[in-house]
Amino acid sequence: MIDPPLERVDLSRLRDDFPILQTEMNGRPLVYLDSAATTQKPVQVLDAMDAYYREANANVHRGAYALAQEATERYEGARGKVARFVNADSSSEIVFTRGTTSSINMVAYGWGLHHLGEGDRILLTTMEHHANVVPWQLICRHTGAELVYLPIDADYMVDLAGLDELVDSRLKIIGISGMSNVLGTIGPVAVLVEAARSVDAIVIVDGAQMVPHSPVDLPALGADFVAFGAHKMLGPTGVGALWGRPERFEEMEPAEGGGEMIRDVGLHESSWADVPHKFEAGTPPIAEAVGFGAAVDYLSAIGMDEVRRHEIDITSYALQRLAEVPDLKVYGPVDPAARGGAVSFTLADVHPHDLATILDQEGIAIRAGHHCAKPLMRVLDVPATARASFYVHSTTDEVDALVSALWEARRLFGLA
Ligand code: 7TS
Repeated sequence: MIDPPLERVDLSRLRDDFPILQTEMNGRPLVYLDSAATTQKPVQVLDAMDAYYREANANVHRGAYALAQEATERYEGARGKVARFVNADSSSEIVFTRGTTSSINMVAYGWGLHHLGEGDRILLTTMEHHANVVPWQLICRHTGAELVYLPIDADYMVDLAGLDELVDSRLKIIGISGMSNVLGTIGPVAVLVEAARSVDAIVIVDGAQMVPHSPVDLPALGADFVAFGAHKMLGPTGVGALWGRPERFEEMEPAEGGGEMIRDVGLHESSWADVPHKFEAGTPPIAEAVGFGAAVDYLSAIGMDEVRRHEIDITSYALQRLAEVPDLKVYGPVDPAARGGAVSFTLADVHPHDLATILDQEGIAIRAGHHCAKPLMRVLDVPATARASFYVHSTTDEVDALVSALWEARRLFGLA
């Protein structure tokens, strides 16, 4: 066992900010190890949303009265915070969406549908979340385009050996996860951006796990679009963002029409508001956007370098402690610097759902299942995995609790 290496993040103070982490589950302190599914929320986020409803609730972008202006300022202020957090050049590079899934669908239906035709290709990897697979399958049905995939190698990294063969004039879109929610693998975004440039294809990064877990400078990444959501980065559910290059947004049609997104509407034709409003039809998730702004403020106060350092520390600690458990197989890169804090594993032939149920009785919340990555489960040749995943509020004590519970599970399943 190694010493817990976590002094750099003041966890004793930080955990006090999370009301749910003070609660019990099944009569034991909650050990929440499912941050890849959704993170817990600090009181600063809850308070910002509560204050919005108590002090400033009105619809945005329409009222002439002071309250509506206050609501609009808080909503647009949140956009500014998210834009600064990802180092966007302007707030108009951030479109608020319902989350990562709706951001990717917005690009699929707003860009893909109008720029793809018969025989064109979309390149993905076999580690993608369904959110970065299914929208493209739907677009292929509409356009006659086809999907091609880069595989995963024996070290659980994206295998780039066949890339050159797939990069030709048929290639129009590359979709890549910035960080896998199953393997933790960091996607080879820079290599794929370079490949795309050589044939004028666009790159969309699924940033659902990448943006929350590492310092990001989205314009410098070189991609055309990056999708991410608030709820995996301490913010509320129901809101996310699509970052995009201004010229790509200009090429994109609105996938949804309605109020808020128009300049003028006639009986048969309409014209669009400027980006980002062109892509925000209807009343947006206002309180949620305000909470998103508070979440990125909180992360900035920790410092994203610290967030990443903590993630590397706790992931390396977890990988070492899990290696002590016999019959336990981890699926993912062994180098903590090449990965994030989602750690998938199986224990002998115990079904991951049974394992998660046993751990739940100890107050330990992990996810078991296919993690919305069924193609990857087939590659790994498993029906499901168990997954522990970490964030800023995760501690080595929680890893220790997981490992003890896994030993107990071994005993219960007759492995010891
Ligand atoms: N992409 C990745 C890499 C994800 O991890 C997720 C959610 C999504 C897209 C979709 O995000 P949503 O907020 O729009 O649903 N991942 C998980 C998970 O691993 N367990 O629950 C949700």
